[in-house]
Amino acid sequence: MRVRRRRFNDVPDPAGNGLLDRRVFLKGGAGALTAGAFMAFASSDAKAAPGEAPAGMKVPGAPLSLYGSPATFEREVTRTLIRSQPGTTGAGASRTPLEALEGIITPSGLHFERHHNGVPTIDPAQHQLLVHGMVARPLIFTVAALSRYPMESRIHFLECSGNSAVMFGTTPPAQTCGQTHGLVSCSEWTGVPLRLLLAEAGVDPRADWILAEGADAAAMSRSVPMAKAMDDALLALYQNGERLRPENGYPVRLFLPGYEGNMSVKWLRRIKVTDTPTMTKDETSKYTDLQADGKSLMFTYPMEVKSVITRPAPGLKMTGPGLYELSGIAWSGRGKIRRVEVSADGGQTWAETALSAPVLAYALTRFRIAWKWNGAPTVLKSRATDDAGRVQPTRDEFIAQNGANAIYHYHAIQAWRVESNGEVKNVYA
Ligand SMILES: Nc1nc2c(c(=O)[nH]1)N[C@H]1C(S)=C(S)[C@@H](COP(=O)(O)O)O[C@H]1N2
Ligand SMILES: [Mo]
Repeated sequence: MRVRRRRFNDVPDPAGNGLLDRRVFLKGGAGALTAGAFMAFASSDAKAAPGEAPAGMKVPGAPLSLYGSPATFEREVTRTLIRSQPGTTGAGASRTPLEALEGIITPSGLHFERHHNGVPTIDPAQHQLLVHGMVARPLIFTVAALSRYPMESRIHFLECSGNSAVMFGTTPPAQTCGQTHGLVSCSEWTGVPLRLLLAEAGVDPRADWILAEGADAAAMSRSVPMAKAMDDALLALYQNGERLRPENGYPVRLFLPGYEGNMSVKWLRRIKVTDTPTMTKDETSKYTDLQADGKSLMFTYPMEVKSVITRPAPGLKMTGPGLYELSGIAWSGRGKIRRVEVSADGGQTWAETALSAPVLAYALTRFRIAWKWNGAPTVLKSRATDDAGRVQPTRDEFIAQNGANAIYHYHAIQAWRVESNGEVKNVYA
């Protein structure tokens, strides 16, 4: 069968802004592209025949292995912008290389890290979790005991409230997408609902809060409203099918879906049931949001609706004019993503993208749209709406409302400028 090679100019662009109908890649969908739209990117030879057998077909392959690793050709795909407080090696953060990844699950080895005083070494056979305070029966759980409780698995993002903080600055950062926005990752978390353990300990009806404390050298601790603890809080033991990685809280972490990452206390050793918030150092001196008027917001838990185009994005280069699939991630600490729109003309016109299944509450959602780039410099933007109806603000709107003193909860629309040579840059536009 002969497939007609579709030329770039034949690709319909009804809105005239380069963004094609979101159903364009769906078979039989309205405005679907017929075969051949991408053929310009494969070379064609009428006499094409299988070439000589590659070297790998002539000798037996590499042996079996105990624990797999990525292809050696992918060795550049690593966590990025690893920074620690002066004089320390573990009090800092590393970021997920968002522009190198697809889908919604972050490989565990690339999950961002944020430690306030390094990663403790914890033997699961020695570790204990104490539940005490305003309870009828204080209880101590070993990891083995926790493992006997019924578990749930849920796909959720985790975002540090300091993610994208560099965007508060007066000049746009000359960084990759992951360096700017990579304090967000998404995993399948499996563990025991916290409410089961609280029920066994017998919570005093006057108790409205819990305190969660980690077994690290920072003794990271946060107060959590009882309503959240009883709703969907998880004591996570597994991440993407295997036990938690040490850097993500091994052997057990608290996981609070949609809430700022700081509250998902790693290396969890203590839950104290209380009537008021404990006002720990981590929720008074930090993780408060200084406003323009000098007042600070406290206990700002849910992460706001947010999105970013990951392909193309800074850290990747466009390879000339033509048809592309633009791809990105959206998420909200208020629930599911309802819609993501994309602009390829700096925000003058917008087109609705296709959301790839599954679209889950408090999870990264992958969006995609076909884009016909004419090779001229332009600015790409994405704008997410969540199922609570919240829409990402522009950067100007966000700064006008929150001031530029804050360092947490930045979630404005991100603009990428595409240069005619294919370079992609972070811009304020
Ligand atoms: N015990 C403890 N828990 C902690 C932290 C910490 O330093 N110690 N960092 C917090 C912060 S600020 C964030 S954003 C998340 C990061 O989780 P991750 O390292 O698994 O990505 O863990 C939170 N839980
Ligand atoms: Mo964080």
